[in-house]
Amino acid sequence: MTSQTLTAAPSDSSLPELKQTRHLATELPGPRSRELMARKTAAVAGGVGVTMPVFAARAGGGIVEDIDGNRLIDLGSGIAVTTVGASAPAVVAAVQEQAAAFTHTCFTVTPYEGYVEVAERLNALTPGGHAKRTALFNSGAEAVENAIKVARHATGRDAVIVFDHAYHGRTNLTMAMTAKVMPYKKGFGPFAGEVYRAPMSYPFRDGGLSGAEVARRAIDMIEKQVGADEVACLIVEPIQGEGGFIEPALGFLPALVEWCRANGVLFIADEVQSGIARTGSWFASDLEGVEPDLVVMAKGVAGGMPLSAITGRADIMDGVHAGGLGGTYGGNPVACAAALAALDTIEREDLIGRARRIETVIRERLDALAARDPRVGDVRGRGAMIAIELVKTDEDGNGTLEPDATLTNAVATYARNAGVIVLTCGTYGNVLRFLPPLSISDDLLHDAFDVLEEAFDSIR
Ligand code: PLZ
Repeated sequence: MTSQTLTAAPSDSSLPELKQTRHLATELPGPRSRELMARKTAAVAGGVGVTMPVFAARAGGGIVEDIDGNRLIDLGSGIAVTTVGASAPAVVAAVQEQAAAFTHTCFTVTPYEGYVEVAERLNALTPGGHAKRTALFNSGAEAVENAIKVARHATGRDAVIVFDHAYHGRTNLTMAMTAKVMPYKKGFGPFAGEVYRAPMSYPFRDGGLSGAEVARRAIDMIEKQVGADEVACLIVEPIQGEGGFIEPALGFLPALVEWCRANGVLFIADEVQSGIARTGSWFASDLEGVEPDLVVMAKGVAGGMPLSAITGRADIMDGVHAGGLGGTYGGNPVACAAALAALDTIEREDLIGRARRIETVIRERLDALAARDPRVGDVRGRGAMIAIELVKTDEDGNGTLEPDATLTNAVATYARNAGVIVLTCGTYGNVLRFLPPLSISDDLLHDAFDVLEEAFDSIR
């Protein structure tokens, strides 16, 4: 199936159809983008960087069209957000209708149905058949912070366990939880206390250790350096995002859950990047039947509108006093309407099936590339969350474990100049990640991976 006809066209019929082909009308960036980039530099804080100096005019299906008329293939989804597409008709219609009714009342002042319905939907979709409750917020980082608040409140304990390569956000608490210093933490301390980092499962770099063995390594560290009865919660991305699309070895997550249950520690899955159909199931936790005490969601949940959520066991969530959770904008009605439409779209168009099909297409291309190019050290990920880790070769031309960030940036730059939006990630800056919207066509995927192959062949 190609879903481009279903989700590509903006519902505003005054706009011509957004063609689902890559097209370069100018060099990149074009003249209008260059002009706007100069205004951006003069007006926007320098700390807010951009990956591509190309300004968007509209987007949908698998295409971002810029203000110079260039059409770029979208392998980034605005960092895993526009899972249903950037202008999915149902989302556009729901946003228009809700905005015309009311844009805001503040749910904690005069509530509205959309918030309740999103909570009901997430309670049903998240792993586990137990009674659940949901609270809504605006960003991933805000939801992570609230998950930690709830876990500390429920356990009466302080310590938070996070992992190597983790990314949880840019607020003060979540900076402490995020692993990488540059660019996320440098100069921004002091950081929140009672956050402890455990070793992650990283199959490509773990020298063949099993999931159970790497879980034991983490648990030993927690027990010896923190103490199990000090720990409120352990929070982990079931597939790590910014840290390099690291998929833990099978058995790692279930072993951590088991240890948490035995020690009164809450297990929190940060599914901000991996959740909501992205990996070919509703949540990445589903693969091994992991049932977190709390799930953190954002990004894909609302078709591009800012909305985040925590869904957790009813007893834990209801333990917090009224007024303990909130915020002016959390669960904004327009964002809730978008979320309901996005969730409907995922179900109606079987976008979970589409994510699996996208995995097959991308994997075939990347496995072939890895088979003939030893600089591709690892192909990993699931659904429409796939990455390659790039490494240096030895004098015999064989791949090593030494990260090659220079090559990674060169390939990304080549692809971007040719009109393919690709993102990098990884602690060592040597991972190319592919997270297209699920509304992309197979033809666009093949065109994008032709460009990537050319990039590898031309960069030696
Ligand atoms: N948890 C797992 O991936 C956001 C960050 C991009 P916010 N990842 C993209 C950047 O450079 O800031 C993320 C995530 C995981 C939490 C977050 C934080 O989500 O919505 O960006 O706050």
